[in-house]
Amino acid sequence: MNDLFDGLDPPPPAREDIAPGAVLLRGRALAHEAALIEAVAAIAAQAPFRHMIVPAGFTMSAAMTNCGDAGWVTDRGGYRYDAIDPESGRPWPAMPDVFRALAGAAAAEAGHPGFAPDACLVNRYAPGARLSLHRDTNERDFTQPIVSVSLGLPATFQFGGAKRSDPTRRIALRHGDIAVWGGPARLAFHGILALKDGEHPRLGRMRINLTFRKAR
Ligand code: MD3
Ligand code: FE
Repeated sequence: MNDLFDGLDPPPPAREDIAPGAVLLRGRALAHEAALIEAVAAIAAQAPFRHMIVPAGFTMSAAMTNCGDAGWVTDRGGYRYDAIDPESGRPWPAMPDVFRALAGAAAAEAGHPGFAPDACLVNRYAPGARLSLHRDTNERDFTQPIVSVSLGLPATFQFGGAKRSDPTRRIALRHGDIAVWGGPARLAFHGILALKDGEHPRLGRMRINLTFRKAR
């Protein structure tokens, strides 16, 4: 039994179907962790993480930046995708090849061949930061999935239904996990509970989440 994989490729990462349209590829990003972390640092050097303000006037506890042809932004005026970083007046950093390739491969493995994201929202959580229950509705085509990559400290993800009042499940998202949200899961309510403190060997007291979108 120990020798089952001797001389062969390692087993594929575990696939969990967590709901119709929602596929969790545990550990799928682990082989790319160094390249992903370096790419996030390069993005943040050009477009620093910032705490955006939601239309109601509250400051988000997660810090955000973007890469790609479009970036998700919020301010007192509302939520939108914008080709320009409002903090710098310059375009968002280009999407790194490792991001596009990994998101496309994960989407294909989950049943969405040809996924070509034009936007990547990068969320950074410090201990205590959270993301309250919401839906992602600023994209043009809801037949396109969203692909998420979790790095650093683990988080408790809340996954609900089509209505805010629907019951939610709690799912642990850990370093290296990739999830693909398509079909009926695409418009489900979801959120992240307040991040528990801890120390991650690669990222310290931090969680980073990449969400790949086809915004336009
Ligand atoms: C289910 N991010 O950026 S990733 C977001 O961990 C966002 O930072 C969370 O929700 C994070 O909008 C959750 C998992 C995720 C992302 C997008 C989804 C789940 C989703 C879109 C539709 C349904
Ligand atoms: Fe979301």
